[in-house]
Amino acid sequence: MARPKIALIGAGQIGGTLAHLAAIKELGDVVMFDIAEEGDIARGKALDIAESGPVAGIDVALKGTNDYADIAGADVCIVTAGVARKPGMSRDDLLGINLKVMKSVGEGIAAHAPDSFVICITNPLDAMVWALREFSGLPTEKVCGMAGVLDSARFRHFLAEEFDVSMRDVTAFVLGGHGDTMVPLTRYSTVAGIPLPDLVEMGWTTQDKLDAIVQRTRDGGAEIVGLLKTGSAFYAPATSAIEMAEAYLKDQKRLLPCAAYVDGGYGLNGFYVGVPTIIGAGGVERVVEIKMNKEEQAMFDKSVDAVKGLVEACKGIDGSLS
Ligand code: A3D
Repeated sequence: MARPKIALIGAGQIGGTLAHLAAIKELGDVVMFDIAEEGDIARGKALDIAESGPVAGIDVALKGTNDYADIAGADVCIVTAGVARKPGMSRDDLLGINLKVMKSVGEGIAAHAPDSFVICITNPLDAMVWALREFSGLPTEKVCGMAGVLDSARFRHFLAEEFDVSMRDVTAFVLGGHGDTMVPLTRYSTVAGIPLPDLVEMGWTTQDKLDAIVQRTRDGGAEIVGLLKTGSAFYAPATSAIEMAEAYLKDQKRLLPCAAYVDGGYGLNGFYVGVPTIIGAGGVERVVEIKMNKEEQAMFDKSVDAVKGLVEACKGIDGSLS
């Protein structure tokens, strides 16, 4: 059986890390696409990783390209094309530039890999995944965005540090839009099944410390941008998207939070936002609707409103988007 084919649209910081991870995990052959003018980074990175193959013991092919025809027949496309944040920029500042990029990427995928499972990472995430779906015309269950896995991973990391337990035993839920209004759900976050509010009662932490961790999670992207100064996070975002790609390629039926098309649940009709989903061979096979209390619902609604504002802004910029 032929190896799966993974197309990476954008070969920058995240794209390069995605290629390395996909190769090391032998998820499939990798094609890196980029239009960078200052250097042939797609070919350069693909060759560099391929040359690590004999030492790493990996049998996958890597190719760099600036021709969409090379992504033909891809099983998965992971989109990072666009620009990333610099200090002082919000994710929303990227809207106008990255919307144009989504148009060319959406058309490229529609023409050459219309049967692929598409994972968008480009910011502002929720609006860009919506636009990418519109421009590509692919089925909604085959186009989703990576944000929840990353935001939840950050939350899990901070919680594991606070409790001095293995990160593997910490599960966490972060829903809503990928932005300052994201909704870390403490009631649904646990250490091996023990919910965070119970851990506060048990004296493992205080409510104040937990509130600070929630805020640090919301600011997680900005914290990295502030440290790097020249770009935004890439190791954890790439690792998170690879988890989603693997769930699809291996039909794992993982329950992962991602920016998915919600039509009916959560009081939404045809809208992309971060929700728990089941990812398997069918793409986003199911949106899982969880019960929220009043406070959580209010946070979620606020987050949805923020995403709605960005989608409306996209429509204002590109008249072809309805
Ligand atoms: P960067 O290293 O700048 O890579 C982006 C690449 O896209 C560059 O190599 C560009 O040449 C390329 N590119 C630009 N336009 C096109 C085009 N039309 N077609 C093909 N390639 C193009 O950025 P990065 O890898 O650090 O980040 C990529 C995106 O991910 C940015 O928009 C970030 O804001 C976003 N991001 C999202 C998250 C989420 O959790 C959702 C986290 C971190 C970064």
